[in-house]
Amino acid sequence: MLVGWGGNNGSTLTAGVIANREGISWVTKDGVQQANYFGSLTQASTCRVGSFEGEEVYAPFKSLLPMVDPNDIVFGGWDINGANLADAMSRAKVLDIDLQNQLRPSMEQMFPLPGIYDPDFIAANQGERANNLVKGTKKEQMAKIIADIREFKSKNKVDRVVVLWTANTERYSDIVTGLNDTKENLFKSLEKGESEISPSTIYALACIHEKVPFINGSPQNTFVPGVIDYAISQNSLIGGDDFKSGQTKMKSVLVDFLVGAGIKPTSIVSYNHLGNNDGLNLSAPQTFRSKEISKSNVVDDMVASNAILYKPGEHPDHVVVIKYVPYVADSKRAMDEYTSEIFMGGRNTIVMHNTCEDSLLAAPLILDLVLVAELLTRIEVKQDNEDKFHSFHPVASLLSYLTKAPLVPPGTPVINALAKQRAMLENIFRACIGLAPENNMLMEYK
Ligand code: NAI
Ligand code: DG6
Repeated sequence: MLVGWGGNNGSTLTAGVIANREGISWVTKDGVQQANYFGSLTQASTCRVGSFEGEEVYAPFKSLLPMVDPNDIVFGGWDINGANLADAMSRAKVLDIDLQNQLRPSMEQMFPLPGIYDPDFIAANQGERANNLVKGTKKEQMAKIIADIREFKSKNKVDRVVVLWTANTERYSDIVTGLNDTKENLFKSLEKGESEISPSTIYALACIHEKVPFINGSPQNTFVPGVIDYAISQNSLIGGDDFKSGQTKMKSVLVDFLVGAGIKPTSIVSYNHLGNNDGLNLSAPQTFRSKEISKSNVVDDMVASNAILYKPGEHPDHVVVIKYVPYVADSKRAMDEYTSEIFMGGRNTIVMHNTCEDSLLAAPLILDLVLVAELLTRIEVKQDNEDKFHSFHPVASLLSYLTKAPLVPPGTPVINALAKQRAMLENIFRACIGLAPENNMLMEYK
């Protein structure tokens, strides 16, 4: 169930999964295109499982462990705009028209449930979209989301529900002692209808109540301390924040490479312009600030890893700019300039320009987040000194590869470097089937 189902990401993912399931192909100016899952770690990448007679042997990532097949997913969700999913897909202007025409009959039967709208948390420019709303107090809104999840589950006869926020970026909530700092205080505040409880926090509380995994694909601090406290007490999986789809993914590769090569990045300037509804919402200062925070802290671990290059507290200049340009719609432009100090006082400047439909980057990540989160709820571990197996910590740091600002259990290091994040996930998958962690030593050839 997607919160923001009728948005660009929600409609693109729904269309993509149906197209793959039905084996749809469509005509483009370059020829016939088949549906695929390119960009999905679970569906389109492989892992080395060994070597044989001098050749490395790779297996599909999805084949390592029994994961849900995307064909078995039933989509549902909420949106503050009532458009059916076919109209939402057409509004998004992401997919080729021949594909849209083929998908329309199945998607026009799909309608989002009413969403929780609070104009204080998203940009004022979203007001026109808000025509499909949950009514009542904040406590009643939480009860309605719980009822929606239960009804969806029983009506569709699904084994599991996973909820993922791909709705508009909200502003940050203030963290206030007595208001949202503990589970008890958060529930007291809900009872009183405190204005500082955001819609995303209400969805998260409903999911935790139902022990349904909840993933936040946007940058805001949905997971205020009281929510984390509640998730831990219920042992209900939460993960986030903010999909790591393009510019940040490159950053978490490039800066890792530079710092790892003994080169010192001193200035990183990241500019974006886009013209979709996400860009419109981010044109307000408060929502932009949420995105600026999540895009800005992504090199901290790499910088901190090299005390030869950086003095304590030293950090590259890091600037993030986002501008709304309607004409380019979902085709986001990301331009990055990395300046580094090299050997003997030299300077090196790398410039990157990336053009790509943002939703085509995000949709496969949403699929991965949902599939991996569901799988994680079925893995149990124990140390030698423990009697019983137990689940992973409910704050799912294993989803880090897919998120810009990984949510981790209190006291856990935050890893942003992409290769380390992938290795963590891959090695845990390998451990589950008795394979040693991949160490790349290739000792068998030494
Ligand atoms: P969008 O604006 O097209 O879709 C968001 C949808 O959420 C809209 O249909 C809106 O009506 C709905 N909505 C807003 N508040 C809601 C609420 N409280 N309850 C239910 N529905 C609500 O945006 P898009 O492009 O789909 O992006 C979604 C989110 O994903 C944004 O926050 C964006 O920042 C984030 N994101 C997107 C990435 C990408 O590559 N596309 C990458 C990283 C994050
Ligand atoms: C402005 O950059 C729009 C944002 O929603 C981004 O497209 C999104 O956060 C993706 O960011 P990144 O850095 O992973 O490409």
